[in-house]
Amino acid sequence: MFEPDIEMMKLSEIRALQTERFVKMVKYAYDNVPMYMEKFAEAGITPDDIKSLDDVHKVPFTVKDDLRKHYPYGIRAVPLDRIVRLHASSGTTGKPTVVTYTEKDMETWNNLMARCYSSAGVGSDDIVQNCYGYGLFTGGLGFHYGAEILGATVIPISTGNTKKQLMMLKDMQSTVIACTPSYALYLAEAAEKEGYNPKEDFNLKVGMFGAEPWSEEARKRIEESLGIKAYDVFGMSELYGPGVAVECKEQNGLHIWSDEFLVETIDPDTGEVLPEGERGELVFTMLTREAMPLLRYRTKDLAIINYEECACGRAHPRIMRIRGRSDDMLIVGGVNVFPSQIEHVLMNIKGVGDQYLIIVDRDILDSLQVQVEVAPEFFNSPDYDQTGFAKKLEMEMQAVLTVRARVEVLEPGTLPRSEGKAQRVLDKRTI
Ligand code: DLL
Repeated sequence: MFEPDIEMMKLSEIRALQTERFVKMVKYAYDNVPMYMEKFAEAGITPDDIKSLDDVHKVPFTVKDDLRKHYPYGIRAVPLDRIVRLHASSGTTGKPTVVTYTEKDMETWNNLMARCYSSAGVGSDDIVQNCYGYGLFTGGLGFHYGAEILGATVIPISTGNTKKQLMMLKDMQSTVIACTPSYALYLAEAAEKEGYNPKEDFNLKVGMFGAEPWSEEARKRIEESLGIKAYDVFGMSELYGPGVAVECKEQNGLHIWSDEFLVETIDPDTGEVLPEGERGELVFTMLTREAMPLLRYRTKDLAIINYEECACGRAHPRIMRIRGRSDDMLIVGGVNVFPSQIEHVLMNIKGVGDQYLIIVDRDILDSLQVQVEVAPEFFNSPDYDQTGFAKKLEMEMQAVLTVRARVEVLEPGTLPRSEGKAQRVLDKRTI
């Protein structure tokens, strides 16, 4: 463990620390960020009304739009000369949202990342091939400095150039790969095409995957094809970046580093706090952030939080796999469909490849279309029958989704591959 004293805290100790930090943070945000002073005035409260975690529901939410409104320098509690770094997330429309860090914020973030690595068993003797994008995206530098703090060797190769990635995996004998899970699937596929045998030619042991939702089935495929243990890492730029939560050796939920983050689950429609164990939108309060404090930040990510102590000994609550975001839920003929449900069904069927694309098209009365690649071995086998396979997939999907999806089965290698976050949905209604 990187910080055993913190990582092994009992839930009661975590709660006590959270209470102390939360009360302090509310006052800090109110005193230093004009937006919070306004929000509190609107809600008719002052920091004096917030005495314990039980008062959390009195604090107004913060949403992504609040950050956009405060473009370019965001919600800032310190003068610019104390900002040592900024990152930005590319908005799909308009200006990006900018996030800022003080020196102490950087130290906190780097330590959180080092904890994540060590939770997956990565240590100073490891060689980390970091294929997350370096730049405004938090993935590259987040995974970079976390590994350095740990004393590991970092290969800052960034995204893309798949042939070079494969060459480095072999020549440098990298033991850890950090990238999006969709890129890991692509790398495994490309390795085979380029004549590598990942289990023999590479020396990989661990993968640190995140930045997009992925299924348990995708994990199995990645672990089998690369011969590694695949760990899930969660984060978002507004909350430093990657490193908010990570799986431990149990691979049964992602521990939220709760000395730094207070999490709640709310009903995304009403904003009501949900009882423990119910699936809802994750809401985070950062407990020590200096440059850009965020109180009750609505993430739109949907998940269940598990408060039971884990077999690894850590009591930091766990996010059970993120199901997707409230804003990528598709409503098809009045039925809610999560792309992750489709992935779950597809990846469980033998013969289905790693790539798929969900298309919603207004011209066909909002019906759903799914393009799926066939796995190369199956495609080349005498049992493969394109029409029959498409019918089979349609039936399996209808049983789970309760809406009909037209399935188009494609040859291996047809759909575009991604080097970063995969685009799995094409909603033509919004174009
Ligand atoms: O994706 C930070 C990150 C980089 C996390 C590398 C992990 C690894 P953003 O670009 O701001 O930040 O996107 C944040 O990505 O709200 C989730 O919807 C999604 N996301 C991130 N990690 C996971 C994960 C980075 N492990 C948004 N599982 C979040 C599911 C994830 N979704």
